[in-house]
Amino acid sequence: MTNLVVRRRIGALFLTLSVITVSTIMGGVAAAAAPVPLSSVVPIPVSATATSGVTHTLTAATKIYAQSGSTPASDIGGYLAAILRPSTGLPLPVVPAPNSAPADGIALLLTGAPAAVGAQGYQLDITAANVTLRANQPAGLFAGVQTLRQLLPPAVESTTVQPGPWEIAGGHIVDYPRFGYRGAMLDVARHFFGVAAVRRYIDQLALYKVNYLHLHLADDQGWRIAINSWPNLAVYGGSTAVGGGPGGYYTQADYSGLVAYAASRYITIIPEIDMPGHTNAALASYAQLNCNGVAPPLYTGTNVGFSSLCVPLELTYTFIDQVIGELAALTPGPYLHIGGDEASSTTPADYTTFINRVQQIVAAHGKTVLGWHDVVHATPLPSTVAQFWGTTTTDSAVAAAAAAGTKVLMSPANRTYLDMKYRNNTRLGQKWAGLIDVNQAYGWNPGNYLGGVGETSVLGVEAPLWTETIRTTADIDFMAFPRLPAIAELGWSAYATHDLTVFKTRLGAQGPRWRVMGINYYHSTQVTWPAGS
Ligand code: TNX
Repeated sequence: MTNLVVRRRIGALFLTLSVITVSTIMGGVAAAAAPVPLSSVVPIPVSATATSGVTHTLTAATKIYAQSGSTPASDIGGYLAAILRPSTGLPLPVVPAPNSAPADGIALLLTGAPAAVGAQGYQLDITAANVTLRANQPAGLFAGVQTLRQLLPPAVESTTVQPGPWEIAGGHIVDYPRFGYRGAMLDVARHFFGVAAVRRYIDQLALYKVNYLHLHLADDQGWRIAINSWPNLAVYGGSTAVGGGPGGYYTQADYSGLVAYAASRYITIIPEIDMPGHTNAALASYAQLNCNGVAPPLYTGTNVGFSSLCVPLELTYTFIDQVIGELAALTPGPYLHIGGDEASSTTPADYTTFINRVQQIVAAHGKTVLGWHDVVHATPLPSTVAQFWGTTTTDSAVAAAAAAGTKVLMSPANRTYLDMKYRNNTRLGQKWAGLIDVNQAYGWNPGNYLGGVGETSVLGVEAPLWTETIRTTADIDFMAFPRLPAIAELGWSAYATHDLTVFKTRLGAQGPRWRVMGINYYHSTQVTWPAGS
């Protein structure tokens, strides 16, 4: 019989509980499940070498040592402990690391990592005696913590005490990202998602080392962020949604809270105000923004391309300057997204005039422009990033921009759009860019996909989730899992590791973890799920 002694603090008392492992009860012989293999981490690390026969086991004595004097390191220690304590029932105190590497416990150190892992990578050593995570920057520690988390059994994600044992396979991992930008986009305009839903998504993104969350904050159907100088945008323009539901918006305090929450997960939020098209909610909120001075009604359908800000009107740029000014003040990150897609009610000449002027406004507020790739038809600033959302592998305008130095963020709609259906009969989603199951989401190379846009022109990869048909967190889960981790792996892992067959097994191994986390994932027939998941 295997007895695992778990010390739980209940009130002021420590109770000692004896927990008999499930495997003992069921098998009669103590045959605990083998630890999660190093090879099952998603995204797959640059290099992972198992030490056969060695495991590290968390116990009531395990401490989390955080780099002494580093608040970010101790915060990351606290984050790790907060994940591990509820399921393990272990105290896992977070304490400053001694000067020499600790001989026991889990150490989170900002010393001794190889230079090659850069600012976002890490080195992880797991021995019987201890676990040592080293990084050059806190972002690397945070990434390494996600790897460590995935190396613990799925039950570690539970919010209630589980039997354990809490074993981690021994080995050595050196890991760092292929691209500095690994993103997800959530459309909170077509349907509004409140702070709790966005936090939930942020936590899911963090597990797969996604480091940017692009929020599509305004579209024809809704304006979702309070702007103090134009209050009717949120109050009236945010009052409904696709299908005519109640809508909603973030106060600036809500939004700042999300920015801070994301930052605690090493995720940078990028706000998008889509313009000059996709602006009916703004035009409905302020009659004076319309060329004819008449406010259109609010819109709750799903057509695109019918609205445009009034390009010749000077007030348009006062409006944009004030909106961008308030957003820039709420945004510690470098990017502001100006949309620019599907402006089919704006003439090409007006489009160019408009985008060029808006780029100057963004720059004047100290931020870098991100725009849908349509912006290359204007005159991109050298720093402007074009987000490719096409469905083909050739786009001469994007290729020409890349040749002239424009960086491209890859979101090909037929690969990365999480709102596309998996199959014809998928209850949610759209089909205009095709059906996307795991083969399609994973089976491309972002650095060699779009003609004339080579690896050095690619800033990274982003998976957008448009929400015309998506209304609940369960819907978000269903469309994002398992495809989001596939896109995250394309952004993080070296292309030399790309292998669809092996990936389907690694991805499937995440299924039991998602089940424990309460993620409503799609049970794709293309994924090799473990028995019973
Ligand atoms: C196209 S992709 C759009 C969005 C829609 C989406 C639906 C892009 C830049 N614009 O307005 O929500 O398709 O899949």
